[in-house]
Amino acid sequence: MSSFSDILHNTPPAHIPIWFMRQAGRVLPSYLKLRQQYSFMQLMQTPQLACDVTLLPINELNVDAAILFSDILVIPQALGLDLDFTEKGPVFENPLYKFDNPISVLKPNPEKLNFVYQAIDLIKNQKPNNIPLIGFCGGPLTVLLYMFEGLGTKSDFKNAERFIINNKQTTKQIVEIITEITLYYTKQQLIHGVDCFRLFESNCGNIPFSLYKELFLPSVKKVCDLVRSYNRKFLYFPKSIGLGITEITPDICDYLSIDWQTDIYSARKIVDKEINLEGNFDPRLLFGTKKTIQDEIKKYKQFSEENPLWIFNLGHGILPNTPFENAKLLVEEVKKLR
Ligand code: 1CP
Repeated sequence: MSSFSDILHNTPPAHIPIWFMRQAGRVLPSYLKLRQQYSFMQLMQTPQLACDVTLLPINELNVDAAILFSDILVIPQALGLDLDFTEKGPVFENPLYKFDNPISVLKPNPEKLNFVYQAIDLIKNQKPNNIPLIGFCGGPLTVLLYMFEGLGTKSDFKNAERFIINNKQTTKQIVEIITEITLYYTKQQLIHGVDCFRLFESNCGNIPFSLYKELFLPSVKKVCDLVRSYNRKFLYFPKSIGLGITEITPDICDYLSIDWQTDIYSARKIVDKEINLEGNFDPRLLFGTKKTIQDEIKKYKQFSEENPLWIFNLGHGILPNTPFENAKLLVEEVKKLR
């Protein structure tokens, strides 16, 4: 068993389990080389290529888990939106804000997601036994924001935010449609054997938490219930949720991922004790010197002793252009911590 498998069975591991959000697709020299030959869409939608990329970080970074190489935006694609990944990030040809009746644009076709399950089958066959595979989807709010705004990385999602605030009823209906296909997608990933499941609500902070709680959190709970019904752990990353973490109850998730804005010791004091934590090294620190990184890691020593089931991760995705050597150093240092 690896440290990450131990965690999934509630056993305190010998070493702190570590993996990174976006561990495959941002810093690995081998990935960047593949990208000269293939587009991101080709890599993601060709099952053998997606499988190869998923497995790259295990050897090259020595992380303890693999995360499926896909994207949260495959759901909007399966709802009929035309998606392209450009230099500037993801772009939708017909973002929902352009339509008077956005619901009429949505044409769910779950078959469009089949390539993902084919990739999972290959990964399950080809990965080392002791390395768990993390399945994932986007959170309902994050997926809706991208569908609405249709913009790339620098988007501030203003149209979408204002729509949600002013059209609660239609928002609820769109969330229902997103949730239905997300549940189907999650279930297929579970059936095909992902070892745990993570929901990326990367834009949780874009609307007031009270509104998030009312319109979106029930959908997260449904995904959690489904994952638990397959006896797998559910990890939840509500980025920029702020003090909303105090309102996350054990019926929402098994693991709460803490972002880099939140001090992890403070988070531990206020998050329900039944929920384990994941996180939260600031990805920007990976641009620091070796000594900076080593000093920052030491700050987690006491935390690791007090929280034997903690999973080490960054507080958001590894940043583009992060020095690869520093990412490797971080893994080595975390493994020495206990
Ligand atoms: O290691 C991995 O790369 C794992 C696979 C993975 C995951 C978990 C990808 C591949 N995307 C994601 C999740 C994802 N996608 C999130 C949630 C996590 C987060 O907040 O970082 C979000 C918001 C997206 C949307 C997305 N996809 C963006 C915009 C946000 C951003 O990161 O700037 C972009 C640029 C993408 C494209 C994308 N997805 C994944 C990769 C490797 C890429 C880049 C494609 C390339 O190689 O050019």
